Amino acid sequence: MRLRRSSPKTPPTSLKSEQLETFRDRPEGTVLTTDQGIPISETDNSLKAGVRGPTLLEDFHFREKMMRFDHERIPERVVHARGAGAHGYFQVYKSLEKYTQARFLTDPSLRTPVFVRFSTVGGSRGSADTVRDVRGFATKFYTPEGNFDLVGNNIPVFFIQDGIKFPDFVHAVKPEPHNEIPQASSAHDSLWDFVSLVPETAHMVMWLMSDRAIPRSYRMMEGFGVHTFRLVNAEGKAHLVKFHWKPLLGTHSLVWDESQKLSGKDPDFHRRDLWEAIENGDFPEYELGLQLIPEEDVLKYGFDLLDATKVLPEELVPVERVGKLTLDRNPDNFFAETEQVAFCVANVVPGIDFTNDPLLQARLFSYLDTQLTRLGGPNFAELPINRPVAPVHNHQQDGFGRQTIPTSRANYHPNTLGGGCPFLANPRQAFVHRQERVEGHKIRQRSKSFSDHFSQATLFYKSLSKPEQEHLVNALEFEIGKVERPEIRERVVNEVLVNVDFEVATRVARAVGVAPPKPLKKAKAGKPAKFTVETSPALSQERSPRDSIKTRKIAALVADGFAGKELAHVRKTLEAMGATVELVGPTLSPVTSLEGQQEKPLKTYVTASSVMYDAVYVPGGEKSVAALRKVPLAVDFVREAFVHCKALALSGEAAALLDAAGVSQLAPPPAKGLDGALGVIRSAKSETKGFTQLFADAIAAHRHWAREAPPPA
Ligand code: HDE
Repeated sequence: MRLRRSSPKTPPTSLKSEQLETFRDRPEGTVLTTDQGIPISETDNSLKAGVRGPTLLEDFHFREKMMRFDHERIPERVVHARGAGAHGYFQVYKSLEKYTQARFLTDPSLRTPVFVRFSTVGGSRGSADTVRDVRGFATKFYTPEGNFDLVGNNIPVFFIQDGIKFPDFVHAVKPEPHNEIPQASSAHDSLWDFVSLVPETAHMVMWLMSDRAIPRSYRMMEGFGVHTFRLVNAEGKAHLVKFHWKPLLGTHSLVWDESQKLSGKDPDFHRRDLWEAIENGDFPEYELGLQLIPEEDVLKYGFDLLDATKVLPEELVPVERVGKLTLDRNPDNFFAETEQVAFCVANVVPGIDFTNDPLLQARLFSYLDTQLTRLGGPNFAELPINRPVAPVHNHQQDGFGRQTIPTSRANYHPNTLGGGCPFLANPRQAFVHRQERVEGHKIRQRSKSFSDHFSQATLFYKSLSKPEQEHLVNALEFEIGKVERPEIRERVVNEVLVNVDFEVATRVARAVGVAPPKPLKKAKAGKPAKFTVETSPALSQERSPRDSIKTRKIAALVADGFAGKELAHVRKTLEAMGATVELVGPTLSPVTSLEGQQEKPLKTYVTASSVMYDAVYVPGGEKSVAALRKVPLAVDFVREAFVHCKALALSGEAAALLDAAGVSQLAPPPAKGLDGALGVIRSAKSETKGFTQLFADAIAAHRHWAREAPPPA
């Protein structure tokens, strides 16, 4: 495997911001000291009164070491506790000055350093990566005008419309309070109870049940700002905007059975995938996309753009790709960077502003507030990972954990003692809240423009491909099937699903043992809006680019006697296309090829499993294949790759493994010498020309869902 610290040819371009540099410690060759800098020569024995006597209180080194250890943990994030981060940079393609004055969006020569943290939402810090959940996609841009945080998710809508319901929703989805079960799963009574009583959750629940909630990789998922924001140009002219991240590797998912197995076999699957890609120099890239909407069009599309449970279909307002984010450096220290980073939706720079979306408004408070407990006081912005690269001058004072040392006597404004410093900025360069006329009664009420909860849930379902729809229904059957109380299962079917799609509701009702729903007399949705779409193909992942095998991981299964020349050719060809081929053998000791060459496997059938790879290849070789047939774990490799619809290449004798795996009846023998039907590539003999290209095409296709269809009678 090509493991190296970020490629020496391409030095990381994310600025190691200077403030991080000054806080870095432990250069090579230094001696162990206490926190006070006192040198220590022994740290394996505490100071005792006699070699078999009690430990002495005087041992300040022991006491300090233990005190620091006892207090290592800080509270985990109340949501999004489990995450992985990376440094990188953002660069805009061309100036967007027509829309915004934000420097990082108007100066194409500027490389803005960023820190990104990906996360799951419901699980604890130690939970598995591949659970069914929303993924966080939070980006801190260290711009010359201060930090801008785009704190988004991989799903473009949210469960609720008003932030006051967030504590209720999070309580319902997290483990239940009496026994703290289940961990990192929405398949339990309290979540579905909430869903059945709060119809505004319907649209997001459909996304959560879709393949989007089990991404293949953080590198292969989209990101969304979710809310409608505003961009404001130097003349004060504003546009509404929806932010998107589009991964250059396309948007791809796992399958549910695979996700569950990975949760046990490699709970760090996504974290490891991100880490290794960056170490290998395969830097993840995402384009920033904008949907720009004139302010007066806020209600034009048949729903309210201030309602975070709605998407603005790309077919109505296309996504303009305006710049690129590249992640090119792993953090040096997980805690100091990934754990201590504090994102805040209220961190905006001149040229970007909020809207009155009631979910967004609540977030403006929550992110600042939550850090007080999590990071132990109000000085978290001074932690290295949170410090802006823009200079900071103000009169904030004291508090737990103050890092900087203000030197001025003047800690108030206005002042003469400090020469009037800091001066107020020129409003043209400062952040000035956009003036907006607001008038109304104080009122606790939802706007009527937020009242349609089902049309877009239906739109989402109808826009998916058949296999994606099937996966979604299976997910509903799994999740609601886990709900213990029948009345909740029934309410989900009759109050939610039936309003989304009658056939889905009927199928789920049968699967979860409740009475079939009655057809709705009249569709609940009111008059169809003028500017709307019947389906939105952009919502399906099937449209995502499928033309590259870059960064894909392929397992090559071998035992003594494998066709070595063939393996070398296939490996070289696939690696030239950007994939990685890992040899998996019976042990880590060398295996000998047909031609007498020795190769050392990187993994074994015990340490690796099919679910950790994108594709599986078995080279020919009678002896090798005969040996593999006798190893149940090796046969499982082939069976699982088949069942999970992955590209499978079986050369010469290796085709017999389909029999051993019990799936040959699902993939009838090829009619010709070389065949790639259903993404299973078989060749009558080793080294057939075109074999590797067919395999590469099948890997690029990601998955071969036709295998999920029932076999021909
Ligand atoms: Fe968050 N959210 N959220 N959220 N959220 C937090 O902030 C909150 C929402 C999102 O990697 C918390 O620092 C409220 C939408 C991400 O550090 C907390 C509401 C979206 C992250 C919080 C929402 C998000 C958080 C927990 C409804 C997508 C992880 C720790 C009004 C646009 C950031 C923290 C990271 C984290 C509150 C809804 C995304 C408690 C009150 C919608 C990616 O402040």
